Amino acid sequence: MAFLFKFVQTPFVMSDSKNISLEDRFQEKIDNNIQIEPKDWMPEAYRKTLIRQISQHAHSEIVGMLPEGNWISRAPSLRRKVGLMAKVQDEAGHGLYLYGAAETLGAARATMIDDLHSGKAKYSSIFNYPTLTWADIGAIGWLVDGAAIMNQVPLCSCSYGPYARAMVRVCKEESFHQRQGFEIMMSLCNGTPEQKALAQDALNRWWWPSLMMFGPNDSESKHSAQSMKWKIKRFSNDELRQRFVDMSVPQAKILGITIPDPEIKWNEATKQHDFGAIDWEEFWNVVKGNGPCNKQRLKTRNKAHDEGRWVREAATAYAEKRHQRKQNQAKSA
Ligand code: FAQ
Repeated sequence: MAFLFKFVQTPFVMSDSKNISLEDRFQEKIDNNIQIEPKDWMPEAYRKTLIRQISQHAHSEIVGMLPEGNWISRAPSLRRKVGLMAKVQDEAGHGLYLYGAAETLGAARATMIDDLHSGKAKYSSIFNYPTLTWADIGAIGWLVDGAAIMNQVPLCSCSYGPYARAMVRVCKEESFHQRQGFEIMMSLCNGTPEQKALAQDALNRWWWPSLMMFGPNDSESKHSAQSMKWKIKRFSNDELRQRFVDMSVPQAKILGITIPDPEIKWNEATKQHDFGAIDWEEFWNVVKGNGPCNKQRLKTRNKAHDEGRWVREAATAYAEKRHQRKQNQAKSA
């Protein structure tokens, strides 16, 4: 995408003043696009911000498997089933890279997972909506993955090395997800009137929650200013949301379905689309745990975690046994 920035790993001469603080030196590196690595000095607040964002992102990928997982057994053809299974598995992989990236900052995986399961940690609001019909799988790929890519391509150039590198692979996979979703929508829109109506209904239900994925308006976004100064975020919530609207309008036209916002129209002066007001009351209600599926999502995650305990215990015991065997072999050699 055209808006990628480059972080450099070439030698960089720091300012030579002996009085410069660690904090100023850190900011100087950021300003000069030098990527921060796990063993580099970093302000505690930078570390905490990254752990917050990366762990929330990881949780979103894992909880994000549930709405689509709901349709694997009911996909309309073998081809669709294979594609959907691959997508849902990719999301699990994204969660794992991201938990790994958060661990490089000193976060313990067990704590992050406990925080998700107890309801303390946040994850993306979008995954608290139900998938009522097969068309929802198309709409999620097209809109939710489309919004995810819009937000995550700039993260490939974020200042923290492990997060930026994880995002490169994630974005490649998300592009495939977006295309498979759009293709599902295309098939439905070119199908019977009933199929097209399903696609329209899915767009009606997923449009506004997709816009909410980008987070509160810039004026309400408490973390944006600092995160942009640290080049964790490269664009504001509103900038990315606007890009998403501008990208989606022509795509909806190609599909022949209507975005459920009578106020959407091209603004010749700003060269972008104006759009209607987002229902922020609904957004905060979902973020606070009161969306249509919050309780169900956490219940399902907790159940899966409990039922998978024996697998984790067996894997740990096996790793210990192998380690012990290697040590015994080394002693007797
Ligand atoms: N939902 O000050 P800001 C995906 C919270 S992955 C819930 O603007 P920030 C792949 C925010 O955490 C989707 N909470 O915060 C996929 C903060 O609360 P805190 C996830 C939200 O961090 C596709 C408070 O509001 N993507 O879709 C939301 O600067 C299909 C104030 O907000 C990422 O996580 C929300 N939508 O900006 C998987 C990308 N928005 O922590 C399966 C990385 C905001 O103070 C199927 N994250 N909040 O308690 C980011 O880019 C940023 O964290 C933002 C929020 C832009 C999400």
